[in-house]
Amino acid sequence: MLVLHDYFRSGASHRVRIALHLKDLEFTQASHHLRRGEQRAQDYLSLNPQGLVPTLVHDNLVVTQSLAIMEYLDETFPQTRQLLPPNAADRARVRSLSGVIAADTHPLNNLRILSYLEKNLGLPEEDRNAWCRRWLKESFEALEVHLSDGRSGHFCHGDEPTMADACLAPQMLSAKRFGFDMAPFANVTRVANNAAELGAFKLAEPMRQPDAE
Ligand SMILES: N[C@@H](CCC(=O)N[C@@H](CS)C(=O)NCC(=O)O)C(=O)O
Repeated sequence: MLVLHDYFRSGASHRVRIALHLKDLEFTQASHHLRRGEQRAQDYLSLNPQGLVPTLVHDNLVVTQSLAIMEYLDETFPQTRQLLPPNAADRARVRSLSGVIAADTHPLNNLRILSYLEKNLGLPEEDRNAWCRRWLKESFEALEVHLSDGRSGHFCHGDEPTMADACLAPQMLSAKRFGFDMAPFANVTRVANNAAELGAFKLAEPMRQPDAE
């Protein structure tokens, strides 16, 4: 049995929901309301000591960190669609694209960073949004170069959706939320639009989740 601890607006959770749907795996969801601080409740911290979502519980096994969860799902359920390609060079590229987003972009605009900028450093909303756009720009510029190297197709890597597309979709929503102009990033926008057409991506959308409000 697979239980995903998540929150509808969480980008990192959104990635894992996409992965689960792409792999056509059945799962249940346990929501933790981030704005109410439920991710820091003691019983949740015993699953995820960082107090972050997502966390996957597979029977008695607890897996944290969205990239690790997606790779775990791929290795544990190899009979369904693979999120990582079969050869090492292709896998490296998918991990690299995923890392641009999950390691170097998303952490700079997640809730705890934005709360710190607001509450500890006193930055008004306009400046917080400018901060987010600043880091989005760097990442999307790099991604646009990556996606122009001839190895992308209908999706980030070739013509099958991978873990990189699962990372990109929530980042596109963040870009929208922070008023970031995607016009200069034609390749990023193209592959993200292609992914958004897939049923798995639609099912994983924040506003379609049971805890959406
Ligand atoms: N690197 C982690 C990031 C997890 C993360 O930042 N989760 C955010 C939501 S997208 C969170 O739980 N934030 C709660 C908080 O900031 O207090 C992963 O990929 O799973």
